[in-house]
Amino acid sequence: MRKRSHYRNYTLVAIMFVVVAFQACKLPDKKQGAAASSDLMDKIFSTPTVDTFQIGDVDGDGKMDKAFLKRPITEGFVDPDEGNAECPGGCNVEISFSTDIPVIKHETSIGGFLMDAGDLNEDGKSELLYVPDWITSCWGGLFLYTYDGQKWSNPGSVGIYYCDEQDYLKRIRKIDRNSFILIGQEWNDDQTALIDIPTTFHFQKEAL
Ligand SMILES: [Ca+2]
Ligand SMILES: [Ca+2]
Repeated sequence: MRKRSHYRNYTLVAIMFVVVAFQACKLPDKKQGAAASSDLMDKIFSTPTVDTFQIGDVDGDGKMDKAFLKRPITEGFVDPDEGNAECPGGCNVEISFSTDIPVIKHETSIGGFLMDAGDLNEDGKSELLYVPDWITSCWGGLFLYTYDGQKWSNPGSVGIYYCDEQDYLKRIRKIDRNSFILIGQEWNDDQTALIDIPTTFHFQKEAL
């Protein structure tokens, strides 16, 4: 089921181990190492990057908006099998927008994907679907965010095995303007196959 090559992962881990061991011997002082512009550790492992996503009209002004997802700085390496990293400033992301609305701070995430979920509650503003990445494990989540004109809230989330998923949006089903389904995943009893687990959620009148 796993599409990634274990052989490739082990090779990568071996290379990373050699690099880390070399750097540890060469630069026992971690702060000294971080300050060196030629420090390979920094180039490989620190990624304070911002990813841009085209999303729907989240503020309801009739124009499509963009979201900017700021990843945390990580030290270590990220891999579904062998990931071992730390976030000096916290493993959280900040999602800001091309329009003047509040940011979303999503905890326990080092990056991910943002998608337009459509206007599920029919208030003229599109909802957002967020699929966060994590340091290790293919188990992640789907998080639906909605903006009421003043603040964001998260009326629903489920767990999924995100490494194998191709189309996250098919895991959202609108029931009516007040409720929707997110289709999560779990292993079957003998852990040989993933099964879909639909869960119904409701939009709240007041923000969470
Ligand atoms: Ca807009
Ligand atoms: Ca909406």
